[in-house]
Amino acid sequence: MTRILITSALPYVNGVKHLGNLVGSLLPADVHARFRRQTGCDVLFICATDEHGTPAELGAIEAGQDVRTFCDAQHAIQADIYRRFGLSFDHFGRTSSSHNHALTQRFYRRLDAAGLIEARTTRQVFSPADRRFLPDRYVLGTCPHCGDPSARGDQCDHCGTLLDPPELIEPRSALSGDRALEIRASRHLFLRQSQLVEKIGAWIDSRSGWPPFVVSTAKSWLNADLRDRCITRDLAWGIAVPRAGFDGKVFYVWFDAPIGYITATQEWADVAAGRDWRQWWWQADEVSYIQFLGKDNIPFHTVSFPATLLGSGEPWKTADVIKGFHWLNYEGGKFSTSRKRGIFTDAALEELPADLWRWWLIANAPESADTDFNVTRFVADVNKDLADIFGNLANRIISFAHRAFDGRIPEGGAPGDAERKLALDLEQRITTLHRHHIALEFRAAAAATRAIWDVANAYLQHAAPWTAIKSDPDRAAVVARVGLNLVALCATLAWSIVPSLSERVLGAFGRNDAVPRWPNGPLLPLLDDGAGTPVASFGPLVEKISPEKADHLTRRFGA
Ligand code: B3M
Ligand code: ZN
Repeated sequence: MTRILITSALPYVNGVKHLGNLVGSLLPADVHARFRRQTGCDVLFICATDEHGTPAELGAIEAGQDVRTFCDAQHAIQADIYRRFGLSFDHFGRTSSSHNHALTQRFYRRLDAAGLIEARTTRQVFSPADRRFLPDRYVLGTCPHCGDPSARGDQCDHCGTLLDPPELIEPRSALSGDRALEIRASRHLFLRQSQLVEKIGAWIDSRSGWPPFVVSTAKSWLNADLRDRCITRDLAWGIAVPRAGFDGKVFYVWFDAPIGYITATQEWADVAAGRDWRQWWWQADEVSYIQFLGKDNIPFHTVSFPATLLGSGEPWKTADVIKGFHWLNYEGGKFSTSRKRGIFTDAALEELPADLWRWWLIANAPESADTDFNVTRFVADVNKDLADIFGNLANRIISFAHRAFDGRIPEGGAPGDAERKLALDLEQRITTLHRHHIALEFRAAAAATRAIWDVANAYLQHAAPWTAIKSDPDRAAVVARVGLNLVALCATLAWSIVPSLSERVLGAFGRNDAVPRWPNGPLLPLLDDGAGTPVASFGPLVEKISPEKADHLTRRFGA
């Protein structure tokens, strides 16, 4: 059995994520995990909250909680939202776990033993009033480039320039407002990535199937003189640095976060007997490992994390494919957590069922360029694809079966030319859909899924069992039988994208398998199957979004 390891970038613990975060890693990872399970692979789908670093510390300060309490609560909130979005993680862990502390320190020791760690004296901003060093993001001031008064020490959000805290004009502490900031010396550890350029370059070259922009981003980082990376911080919250003279310092969040992929797998293995995390991560050459992430995370996954893994000199599993995504923009501008601009995942679920969002986001995934979320388009697409095409298909034939055949898949008659043609056409289309899924082409997979729904609708429209029933009941029975099986097939093929809708359709046929199997082999027998099976009728599969609701969405989420 093919083993597929799938990870999604780990969402920062601080606060609920927006739809851009969802479509940039979590959702496509889920769709792929589901698809692979359908085709019989042994899948492990791992994610976690990323709980260290300034984002968590700042979030806790804002919430007036200690960091651990804050992380506990926020992890639970995010886990619940992802469950309601149908994200089928095998484990949703936490980078603050004891496993992650232990393994991060272990990696550090291995890298140190390999001569890849160097202590250096750096200059950091210190606040006497706060009695601590301030991380870059905790320093506020005026941007030297555009004059914006609320620039952060790492970056000016207004003009987008990356900054160093000493560049800010009139710097002050984000915590206390302290303006008497000093620059003080502080010892830090550097991972000597410069020693690993060749190794990482060869590793990237050994991989295939990455989107071209991921390869080019990786290479430009690698070739633009790969700088040694400071992997420690003057922070209290995080993983302690096990080295003399480094009391009170922790590892940089980007050093420990990707290690969280491994340690969340260790957490997964702790939950039940017979699970072995090593099968997935240690000398696991036969495992195929796919990472899903947004484009801002590419350097960390193509260069920094590989530096940790390869630098250890141990046989850790590294990514085979890195599937990066561009941004989903919101009505022409950026989604922004700090400015609360855009649609957040909790609000999205308050308004509409998860599958409507899932469908649109996958059908419009920002794979090769940024794409724009727009309420009007969203409503039109969802109404058409899910209500008019998929929903109507199911409702029409199932209600016909109730009118004409006692709510069962009818027997009688035999498939003819139209059915043979249909089966051949669908076999090819299913092969195409399969290929898109394997190639991680999400938009194309959604389009191919929809095209299959169209073919099913066209067949029924043309074969019109509701007319045939008057003159040729056997013919009507064949078409109804094929039509009903077709609906179940359409649901099966769409399950990875819209699992709840599919399960509702399949449930009507009494099929409640946790994972509906991908169709294999000749299709005609499958379409001619199941005579006598009762099919429950249900109301509209998808409620159309009304013009009033659309107005409400525009008002609530409008730009
Ligand atoms: N938490 C950044 C982000 O959500 C970061 C990803 C970590 S992946 C190891 O964009
Ligand atoms: Zn600026």
